[in-house]
Amino acid sequence: MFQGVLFDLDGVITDTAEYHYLAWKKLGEELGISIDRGFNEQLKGVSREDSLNLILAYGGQTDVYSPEEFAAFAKRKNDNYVEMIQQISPENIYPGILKLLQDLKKAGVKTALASASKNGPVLLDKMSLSSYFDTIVDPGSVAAGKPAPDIFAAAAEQLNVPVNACIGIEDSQAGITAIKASGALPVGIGKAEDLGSDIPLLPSTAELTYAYLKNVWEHKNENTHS
Ligand code: B16
Ligand code: MG
Repeated sequence: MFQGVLFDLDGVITDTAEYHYLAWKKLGEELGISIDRGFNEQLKGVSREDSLNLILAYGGQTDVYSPEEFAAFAKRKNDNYVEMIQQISPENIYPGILKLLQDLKKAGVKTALASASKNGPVLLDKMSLSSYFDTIVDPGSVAAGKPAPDIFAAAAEQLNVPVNACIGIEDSQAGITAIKASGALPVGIGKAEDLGSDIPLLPSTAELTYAYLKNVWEHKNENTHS
């Protein structure tokens, strides 16, 4: 049976993926780059700096700005995002997540936060979820961000369990790629058109139960299903 669950945050534990999107969209408007939901799928799970590089490339503005201007844009996006998340409370936890965390704790399965977000610890505090996590990976401590496997490998290491005895839960393309590369078993929250049809997928966290994870683990060597 699996020994650890490695959680993404934005878009898995709560709806902050939407706020990241709105904050990037606003910055994009200021730069004359229009960001739609389709393009935003490429930004999910990707670090602040890497996201800004992708946006500038998308708008044909690579190498247009100085490092100072780049840093100012990233700060402006984050300031706007931080303003949006001030009101987050336990009421904003996605359906099923609290029960899952409680059930994992009861069962002795270890839990890690493997979020690319530097705002992760603050968000867990706001939702009163910090005590449910055995460890939180500092995204600044890993060499490469998602889609590289580093953050999921570090999460398992910090839990002191083999990464191939872990399940990783993600809502992003970059995150699913990272989980696969780490050797953990991926579970996606979202649509097959965004995340692929070769992994276990749920449309929302409402169905994400301990029983579901056990079932996925037991059948991990069979063909996956959606
Ligand atoms: P920050 P996750 C990721 O969090 C978000 O999906 C992504 O949109 C964001 O750019 C990244 O965190 C960095 O966040 O700017 O707050 O440090 O999905 O890995 O939990
Ligand atoms: Mg996410």
